[in-house]
Amino acid sequence: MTCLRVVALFAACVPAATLLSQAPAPTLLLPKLVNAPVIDGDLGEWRERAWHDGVWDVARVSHAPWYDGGVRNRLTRHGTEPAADEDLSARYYLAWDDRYLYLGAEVRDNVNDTTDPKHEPKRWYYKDAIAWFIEAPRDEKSELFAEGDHGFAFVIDPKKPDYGAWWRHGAPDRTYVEEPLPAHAVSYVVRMNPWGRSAGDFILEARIDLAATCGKTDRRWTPPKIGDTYSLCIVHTDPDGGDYGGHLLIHGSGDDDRTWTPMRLVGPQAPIERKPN
Ligand SMILES: [Ca+2]
Ligand SMILES: [Ca+2]
Ligand SMILES: [Ca+2]
Ligand SMILES: [Ca+2]
Repeated sequence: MTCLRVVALFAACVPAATLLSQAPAPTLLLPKLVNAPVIDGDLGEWRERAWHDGVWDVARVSHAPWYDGGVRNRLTRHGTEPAADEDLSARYYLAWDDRYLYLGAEVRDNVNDTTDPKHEPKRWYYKDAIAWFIEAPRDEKSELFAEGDHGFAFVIDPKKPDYGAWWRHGAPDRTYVEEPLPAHAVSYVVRMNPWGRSAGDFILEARIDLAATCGKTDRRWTPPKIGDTYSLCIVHTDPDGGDYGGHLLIHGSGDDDRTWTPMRLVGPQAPIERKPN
């Protein structure tokens, strides 16, 4: 059998989704900020200089290689839900400097829901929340919140309860350590209804001190520098009055860090130029 025929036979037997999921994910480029943002719930001073790849909603996620057919990566209906893009759509922003990782989100959500009948501090994923899963630095090993893996999760409650900024991480001898982000390691603001459109809309602006988090839990960690490779998965949870509820998984498919997308630290980025007429 010729090589060409073997390849054709193989392609015919393997579903397209499998081929897609095996394609290497393009590396995201994470820009460095020259001027440190003020953490005040307004992303204006850095949003055009951050990593940002447009609006995400369930329609866009359903075309991504990591989509699981709606098993966990999904939105949920509660009788009077609006169209899916009104249920949840968001832009996410990410950047770094010598000390901090900066995280931002601008979100359209129909209902703000931070109540959980079986509340435990670590159950951010039963509330409206955004978590950035980061491995820093990335390695080739498949790990589940082992040394070097971090989940920085923010419950969308402007009152900032003591579980509002959460840290799931690994350590040299443990996995899935669950604890609040130490107050000295995080600064964040949740601003509700920023556009006067829906009480569920919000802007989240946050910064994480890398030495106080990654530096305390990973023997391989070194201060961030241009050329380092991290990896990223964003988990946005949206129960809207339900129990486990909606989940958008973006740039990865869950806790296994091998599914997270590589992200290289690069120098400052100028805003996208808009041409004159
Ligand atoms: Ca700001
Ligand atoms: Ca929603
Ligand atoms: Ca790994
Ligand atoms: Ca919601």
